[in-house]
Amino acid sequence: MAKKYLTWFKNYQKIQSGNFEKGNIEWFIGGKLNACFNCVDRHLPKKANQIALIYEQEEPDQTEKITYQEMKEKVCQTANLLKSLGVKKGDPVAIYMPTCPAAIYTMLACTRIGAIHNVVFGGFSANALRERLIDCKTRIIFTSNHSIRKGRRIFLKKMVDEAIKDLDFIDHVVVHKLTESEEDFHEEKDKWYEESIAKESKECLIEEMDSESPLFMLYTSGSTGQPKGIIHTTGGYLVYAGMTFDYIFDYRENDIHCCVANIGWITGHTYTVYGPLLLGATTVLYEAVPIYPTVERYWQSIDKLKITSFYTSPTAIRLLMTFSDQNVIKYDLSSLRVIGSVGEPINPEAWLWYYKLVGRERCTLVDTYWQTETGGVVLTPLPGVTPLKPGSTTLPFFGISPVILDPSTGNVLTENNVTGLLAISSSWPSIARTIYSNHKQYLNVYFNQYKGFYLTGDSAFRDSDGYYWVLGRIDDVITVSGHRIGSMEIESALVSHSHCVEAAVVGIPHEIRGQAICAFCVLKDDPKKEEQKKDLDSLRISLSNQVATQISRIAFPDQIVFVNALPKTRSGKIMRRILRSILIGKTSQQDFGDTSTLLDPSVIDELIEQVKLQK
Ligand code: 6R9
Repeated sequence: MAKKYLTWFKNYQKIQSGNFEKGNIEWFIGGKLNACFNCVDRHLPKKANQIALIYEQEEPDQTEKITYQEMKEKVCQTANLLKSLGVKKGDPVAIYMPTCPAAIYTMLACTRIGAIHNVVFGGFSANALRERLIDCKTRIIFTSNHSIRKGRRIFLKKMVDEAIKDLDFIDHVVVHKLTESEEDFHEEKDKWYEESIAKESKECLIEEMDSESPLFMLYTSGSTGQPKGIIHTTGGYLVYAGMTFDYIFDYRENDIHCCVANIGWITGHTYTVYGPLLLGATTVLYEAVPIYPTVERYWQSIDKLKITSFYTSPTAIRLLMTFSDQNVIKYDLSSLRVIGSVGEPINPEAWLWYYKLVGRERCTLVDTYWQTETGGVVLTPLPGVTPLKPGSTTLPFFGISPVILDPSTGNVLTENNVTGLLAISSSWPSIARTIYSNHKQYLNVYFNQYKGFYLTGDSAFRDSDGYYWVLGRIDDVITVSGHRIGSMEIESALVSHSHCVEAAVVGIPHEIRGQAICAFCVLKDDPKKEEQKKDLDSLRISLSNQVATQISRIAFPDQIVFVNALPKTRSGKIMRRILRSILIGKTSQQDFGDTSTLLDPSVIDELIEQVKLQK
């Protein structure tokens, strides 16, 4: 497969080495290759004039098409710009841009010269960006003057200025002009992207990289307050990206693939950029929300662009289901062959709606389970091969050996009809190799808890046919609209507010977004005082805004409950599962499981009362 999907400058000598105990996984050892060459240059002899990128912007008439030849020239110019700004092999480069061609050119330009791209989701706040820049000490950041969401501008460049205030290691900010506007330009550091690349050559030498050289880093939430910089390497990640894209989306020449995920997430990396471009496909860059300007936006694009594979999230499906079926039925969706779902469990009702209304009971619906850390899909049906079951991610992809572990003993549950921790028992090419500058944390989070296994952090059920049903996170990670957010990241934003001394955040089921964020806050003053009641509402708004500015609007709490104390163990750990049970209406002792380690069991009654009162 490595030879089928990639062109190597030098063959690898060994396929695989290392183990989970040591966390020293390597694949295709000794091989030399370049990601940009594999995604761009090698296609040119046959496909120079084929469309590589279709840039579908918010307004339905804003579509731009870019050929492989045009992409190659822009990528080379960007790579030469990087070099002229002093970027070298192994240097990190931050990209804080919307999903647009310039962002893709920058990602590929980094890989062409061996720099490591670090895409930061454009919906993150200045503060969240700053935290990530400090962690990886990047000298250079690419941004856009604006991004656009539902017709409104989001001032990305302003956020960058705020994020890098007093960060003396940032030397350059390269600003792509998404819209005409020249405000906030600082001559010492800032450069306009378009003007700068226009001066550069359209040819740029390719750096030969080791198979195990880092390809990119991407921050993701975990169960600590600090996001983790996940590192993927070149050979293994690319083999797996190309191969999974080919099999799971049943790729055929002239296909038009559309993954609507933003490039700030792993799904955008693997199935908007790398997977499709490795295969020389046409990939749609979708910079639009599903309900703007109308709720027909997705179906209209599929019809207009003749999309053959379409990949979205259960949240989008659940949202679109709430509108009339006529909005879907009236479009010609006969170009579709495969429709996909990713990011969170898809409930059978949403699955059936997607399958019937969009797939017209003709397309394969691939419910694909994977993570930032797995690099590519690990559990999935294969079109034309796997009998489907609504709500199940079905079976492992080639080379993946999932196991279900008993959480208390750590034993592998070998039978079917079992529920437990979802783990993987041997390495695959695109497993993350480390957490940036914290290999110890990498070992602790994924490998040390149950020796010999990669722990996903999710629980799963395996049914009598051996099919997997992923149930959700068992750690303190919340998945809202398919976005991973750590409870502790939100908690630390809340306690940075001058009125909040302590906070605990949990996710509870939400009809459309999968999970809703609920926060319990302990205030400096007694929250129950009658006269404070009116103020509490404005305090809720101010606390929520604090979360939005510290992290992102996607982490905005749905509910804030003020309490006197949080349920804590004797060792000071917050027992979030008790809070979760109370929020979903549980009131009896048995519902709370083992509470013997609780420091003060009387807090439970107060919590139940406050949740009732503050509903
Ligand atoms: C690709 C991506 C990973 C977490 C993962 C799990 C949830 C993803 C899923 C799914 C059920 C699916 N998840 N796909 N749960 N069914 N098909 O989303 O990566 O952002 O790292 O999130 O998302 O909980 O652990 P990432």
